[in-house]
Amino acid sequence: MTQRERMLKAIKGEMPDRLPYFPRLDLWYVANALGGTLPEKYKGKTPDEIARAHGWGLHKINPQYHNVRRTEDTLHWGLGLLSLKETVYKFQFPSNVDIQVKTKNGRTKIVYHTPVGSISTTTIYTEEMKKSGVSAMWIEEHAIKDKKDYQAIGYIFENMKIIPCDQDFRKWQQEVGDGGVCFTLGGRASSPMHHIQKYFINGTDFYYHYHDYQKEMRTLAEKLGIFFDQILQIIAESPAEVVFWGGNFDEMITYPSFFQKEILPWIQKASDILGKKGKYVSCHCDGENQGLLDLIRESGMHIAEAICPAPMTKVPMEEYYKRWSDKLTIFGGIPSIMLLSESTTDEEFEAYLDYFFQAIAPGKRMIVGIADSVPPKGIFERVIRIGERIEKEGKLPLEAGGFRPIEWKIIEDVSKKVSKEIIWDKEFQIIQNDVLEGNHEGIKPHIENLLNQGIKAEDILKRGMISAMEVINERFKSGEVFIPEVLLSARAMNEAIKVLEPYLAGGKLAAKGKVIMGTVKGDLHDIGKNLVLTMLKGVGFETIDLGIDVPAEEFIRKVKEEKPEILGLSALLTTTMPQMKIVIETLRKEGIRDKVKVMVGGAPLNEKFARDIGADGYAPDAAGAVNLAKQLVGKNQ
Ligand code: B12
Repeated sequence: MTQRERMLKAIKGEMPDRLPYFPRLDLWYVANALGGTLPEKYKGKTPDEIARAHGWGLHKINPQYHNVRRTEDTLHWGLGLLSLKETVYKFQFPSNVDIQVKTKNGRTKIVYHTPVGSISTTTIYTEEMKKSGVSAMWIEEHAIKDKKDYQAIGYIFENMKIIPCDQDFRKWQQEVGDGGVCFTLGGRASSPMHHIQKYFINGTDFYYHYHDYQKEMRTLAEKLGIFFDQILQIIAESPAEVVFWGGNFDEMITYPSFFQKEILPWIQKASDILGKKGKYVSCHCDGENQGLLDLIRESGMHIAEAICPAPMTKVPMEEYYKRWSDKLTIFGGIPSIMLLSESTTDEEFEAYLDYFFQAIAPGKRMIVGIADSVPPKGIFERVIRIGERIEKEGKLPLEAGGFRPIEWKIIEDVSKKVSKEIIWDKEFQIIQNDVLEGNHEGIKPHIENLLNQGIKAEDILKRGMISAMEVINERFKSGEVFIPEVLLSARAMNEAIKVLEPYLAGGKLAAKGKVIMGTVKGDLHDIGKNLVLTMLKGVGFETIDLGIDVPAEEFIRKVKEEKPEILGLSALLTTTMPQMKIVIETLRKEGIRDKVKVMVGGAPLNEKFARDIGADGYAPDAAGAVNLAKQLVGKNQ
């Protein structure tokens, strides 16, 4: 059976002869080829040649953004517009939109002048990013910065022409042949609202806009819907068998109610329309899926790709297989940290594979892959070893044998957890409610009212505001509320503090302590860090945000300048975690290690790592970060 036949059988829910194995090699390959660290035997070979030589399927799922036909293919990334060999369409801007492009050192600024206003975007994609295994561009400046930008961007999408164009896609299919299945790219977002979230607005501001500018957003989503509909029609008539229909879901970012309302209906629509044409819909599900398990199952998608199970996320592989495999095909299953010597020993790696073969028995609807990809420093012998074991033990149907789950943090039932209720304080109930509801406008006159009645500012702050923020903190921890509620409550807090501050003793908020925080060098993830900062600010810390991609020297400079009680470091990539150690060592070398407490966080970290690098504390989430920060400054109130 060819690799292609194996994959198609798994997608259709039939039994191939053995487990299909399609490891994603591109990030590993590009990073090592550019860094001159490609193993000798692979030098001069392409990733496809390497995969074919080992008898693996060719991973033709994610577009090769680092290797496009021409610059224009990804030029309009800031608007989420891509025209690649992997897409079966191209687009044409309305003729009355004037576009000005400036590019310098991997940074591209584009201004779009439309008859109803101008918008601009800046994207970055440097050689350094490629070397560190980044395959996609980073949006530094988002198109929508405030309410007035909605109209211009809406105008572009409403008047955009989408034209079928599949010559290059057909050529690519021929080149890949029996080696695999070429996924066409629908878009990197799964619905119009998801597109707005991923491309148009900064990750954190999105939630404020979603709350404040509902009408504008809804209108824009409708205009984008026209664009999405056209793409669906073109794909339906194209030679593609499978479509990459967006993804990067995460139970925090695309929290369950948002996913259900804004994303799921479009996955259903795509699956219906394309399903009728005998095509399949695949979504990139590489994030934390615990709270989304049932919704993804019900979404109608045919393939959940880049599934990254425990221990890298909360959901164990057997849970995925049990919950989904009667309905959709799971692609992935080997979390990338299994390939890294820092996180996984050879013995642990083999034990994971023993477990894995049993967790996915009998192996139907399963395509094995590294999720989301082989990391730049991944041990390549392990990629080979997985292939060897599949060849030996992956004949289908697999036998479950004496299955014993590995002791991961077992999946928790979010719905059953209830955190502490608010204790209403009669005098301050209205303020408590404003904070809980995120009423950032209404809270100001309410505070003025209380001040006019002669109530002490310190009491309003402590009994009214902070007591409510602590409840939000707890509810976030227990999964009762999600990012938007936290951000909106924190915003109400901050607005209220502005009114309160002149009345506080000394005319200034007596901060719990000063915290400086940033995402370490090489790492561009900032949603979690922003949330931690917002929450800290909300409970009374003074916060300074150093942003993303912050080198050790910058952290040190700022610590010397600002003399904070706490330095917070965030990292989401296994490749950037070592940066944290460098920062701590530099603090030591500069003789200021004992002047500041260092707390670290980010999805791939744990308590042990924090101890090993000499940090003062680690917290798994924003609520934990607040408690940790209080402990570190010795103020538990
Ligand atoms: C959204 C996302 C992106 C977005 C980031 C948008 C943004 N503005 O941040 C985009 C699409 C740009 C992106 C890019 C990439 N990503 Co990414 N991404 C994710 C995803 C799906 C969610 C991350 C997130 O924001 N979660 C929600 C927030 C709220 O949670 P959080 O960040 O964990 O933060 C919480 C805690 O960790 C903690 N915390 C965080 N910081 C701190 C700091 C302190 C001091 C404390 C105490 C606590 C704390 O509190 C937070 C709030 O509760 C994860 C999947 C995952 N499981 O994490 C992958 C993931 C992190 N990405 C990954 C990869 C591989 C990449 C890319 C290399 C992909 C590529 N092909 O180019 C690039 C790298 C770019 C770069 N150089 O950084 C991998 C990393 C693998 C690894 N372990 O190394 C992951 C795990 C996906 C996967 N399954 O493989 N990504």
